[in-house]
Amino acid sequence: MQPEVGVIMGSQSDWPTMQLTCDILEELHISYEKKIVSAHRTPDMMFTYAEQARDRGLKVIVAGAGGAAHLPGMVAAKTTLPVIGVPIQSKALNGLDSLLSIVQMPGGVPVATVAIGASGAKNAGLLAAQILSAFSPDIAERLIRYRQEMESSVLESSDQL
Ligand code: RP5
Repeated sequence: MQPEVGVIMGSQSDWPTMQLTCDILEELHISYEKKIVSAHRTPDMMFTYAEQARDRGLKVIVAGAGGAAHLPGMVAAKTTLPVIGVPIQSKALNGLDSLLSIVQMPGGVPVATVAIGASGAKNAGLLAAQILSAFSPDIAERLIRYRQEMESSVLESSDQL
């Protein structure tokens, strides 16, 4: 199936976090691809990936990076597809470095930045799905069901207190 979402990350070490994005996309039956693309270690591949993304049929890119996290911003600079940036929880500064590197884009080149770490990665998958849902009643329906299940599980755990 032609992937609709591109999930990229700066390093293999980002995978445990970015896997949470992929888990949500799988749960919602959204086709995606995953790839390590580094702004610093494979800059040429990063530009090629971003330049070709729309023509390859991708509709949203989720980019996770940590530390001096240039990947989401540089990808956003080379495509007009929506880019969601996931700040990885770095060891040295706990992800604050990643967050500030990703969120503080200059006006003109947006990156939709989510929370640091696991919550952000999960929400990136959901946000990608919500963007696609504007054009897909099926995905919209699955998102409604996801919310309903979340609500039920909170009500259930409250009953068990
Ligand atoms: C970034 O540098 C990656 O996104 C990763 O979060 C961070 C550290 O990478 P490794 O040294 O673990 O490969 O490019």
